[in-house]
Amino acid sequence: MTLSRGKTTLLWIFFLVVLSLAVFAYLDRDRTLTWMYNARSLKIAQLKNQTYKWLAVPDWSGSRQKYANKEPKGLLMTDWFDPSGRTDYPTLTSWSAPIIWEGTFKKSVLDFHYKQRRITVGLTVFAIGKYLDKYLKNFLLSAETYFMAGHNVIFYIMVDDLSKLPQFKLGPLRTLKTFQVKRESRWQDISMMRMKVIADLIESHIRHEVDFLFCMDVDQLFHSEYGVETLDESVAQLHAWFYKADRDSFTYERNPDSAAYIPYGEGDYYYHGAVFGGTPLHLLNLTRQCYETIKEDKERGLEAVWHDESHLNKYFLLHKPTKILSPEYCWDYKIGIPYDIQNIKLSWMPKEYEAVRNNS
Ligand code: 5GW
Ligand code: MN
Repeated sequence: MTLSRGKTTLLWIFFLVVLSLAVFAYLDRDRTLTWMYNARSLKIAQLKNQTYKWLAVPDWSGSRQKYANKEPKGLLMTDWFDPSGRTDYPTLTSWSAPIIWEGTFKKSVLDFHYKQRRITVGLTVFAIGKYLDKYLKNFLLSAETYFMAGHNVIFYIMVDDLSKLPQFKLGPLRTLKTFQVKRESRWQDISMMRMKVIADLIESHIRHEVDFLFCMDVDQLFHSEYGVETLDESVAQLHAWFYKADRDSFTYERNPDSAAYIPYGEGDYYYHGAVFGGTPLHLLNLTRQCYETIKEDKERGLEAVWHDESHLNKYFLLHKPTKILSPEYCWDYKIGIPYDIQNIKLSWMPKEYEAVRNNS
């Protein structure tokens, strides 16, 4: 028996539908990730809208916006992020931001992507008083080798004495810009005034020059590649001493009168004040906000328990980071090297408090 032409066409359509379903199912075999990615994109889109609402930047149009403040175009989270690469510690937050551990990212995919876009990454660092003599040179030498190797970098160095700047040769992709800042007399103020100085510098220089920015303490050393896997809209660092701790043992500010107050039972992670990053626009918001809350406390005669770090933790509780870095990105060797710390990219330098804190 032969089929009529109509039935043959129907059979063909049926066959094509089944085939395309099979192809779709194959391509979407990683469906959980696709869902996570979609959820993340949505949330991050909301976060970005908020950013624009919070900020009253009169004119952002002169800024370097070609690339910044956008999801990497043409690159899905599933192309570079593999949360199953590590099973010993969570690799996604409850708001679907990735937590970057060694083994969870495809470096070559990311390097190729960002290289094609010729991004520039900024790094601010303060070296005031004895910190200038003791830490700046080694920090910069190690950053020169390991920080965003192969990509354009601008170091923004804030010092109180330009004549004491270390001399060394920079690689071809690196630029150094130095700024003189006033030396605060109290050490707590040196640490906290960084927020204001960074905010002003983002407005005057950084936003025109870089796509992404990191702000770091100077008393640290890079040990291996600290690469583009760390870049995102807003990036927070898990504190080495607290990444496994219970939230009620976090050293958040617990005084309800402080603007940095976080009650017991609340909080996501304890973030380290020594490293934070993001796009210039986001970091302008972050640094301004932290400076405002620090000032609010000062006006009431208060100072949060861990100074700027307490205010940063409050900020990230209210404005969730879009990417989190594992403690491999800021380790303290005093803890030892547990099995889950596989590749240390940056570490704290030992501190002789008497030697450096007496700034007089
Ligand atoms: C000095 C004494 C006590 C606290 C801070 C300072 C200090 C900090 C200083 O005299 N000069 C200086 O440049 N700083 C900057 O603030 C450095 O970039 C330093 O890394 C950052 C934070 O201060 P730290 O590293 O002493 O803070 P913790 O939380 O790492 O101990
Ligand atoms: Mn430090």
